[in-house]
Amino acid sequence: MMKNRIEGNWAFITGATAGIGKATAELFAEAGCHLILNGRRENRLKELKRTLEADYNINVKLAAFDVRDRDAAKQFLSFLEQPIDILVNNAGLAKGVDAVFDAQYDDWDTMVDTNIKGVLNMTRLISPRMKERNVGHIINIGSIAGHESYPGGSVYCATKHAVKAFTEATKKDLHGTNVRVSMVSPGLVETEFSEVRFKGDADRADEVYEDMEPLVAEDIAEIVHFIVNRPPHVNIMDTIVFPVAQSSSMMVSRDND
Ligand code: NDP
Ligand code: 8X3
Repeated sequence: MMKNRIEGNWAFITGATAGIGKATAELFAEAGCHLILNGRRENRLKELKRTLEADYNINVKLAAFDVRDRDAAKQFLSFLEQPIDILVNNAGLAKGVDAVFDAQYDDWDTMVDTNIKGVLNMTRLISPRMKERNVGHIINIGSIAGHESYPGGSVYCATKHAVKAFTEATKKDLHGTNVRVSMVSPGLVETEFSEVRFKGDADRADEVYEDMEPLVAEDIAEIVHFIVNRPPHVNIMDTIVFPVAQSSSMMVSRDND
């Protein structure tokens, strides 16, 4: 029976309005962990707070801001009094599958600013508090795209390679403290990710998961929960997680193959 080590902790989860972030919030709530939930869609955050506080004996605070907006993040944290035990840097997205020679500049800016600078902003603002208390855990959601690169994924892959480098360097900067730093690197997870990547084209998004069984958000949430729930001396650095039907970014076995 796994010991519950996060009951009564406070976790800050970015991108909690959907997918992996939302599933992680639900699992943490079930474990009795208080939550600070971030995302831009405030109505979804309010609804999540309502259901989680009704279902579990926890407190939920809302942090409805864009992780790209450093001033908004700074302002929110300046008013936040309770310590943060766990930071899950999950907010992120892909935009488009265009080759480098005809990709949209706006798509690149959105990915770089969210996937890299969002993680930088939140880590820069929250890690000093963890270092000062000499306790805490930062978990970054990377991707298989941070370990390999595929055509049409140039900038998305570059941002996730950056998350990998940043995670490793953050661990080294915090060397000698009890603050833990980890990363989870999933392959195909069926969330709103592909709908966002294909800018609302649901048919193209569905094709990504057609005739194969992808991971679901709960699969990744369980891994995040496992990582944070290790004894305090255990620091898992990274976990690469594929659905069984996937063996690399480009190798996906379909039922009709
Ligand atoms: P979803 O699209 O389902 O969820 C993304 C979340 O990020 C939403 O809650 C969204 O909230 C939030 N978000 C996006 N931009 C911002 C922003 N600027 N500020 C604050 N929140 C933001 O996708 P996933 O759950 O799949 O993605 C979560 C993470 O997992 C991402 O980092 C992604 O790169 C990574 N990942 C996903 C994989 C997949 O196959 N699905 C595989 C590997 C990694 P809102 O729009 O309300 O702001
Ligand atoms: C999302 C998974 O394969 O589209 O990070 O890069 S993939």
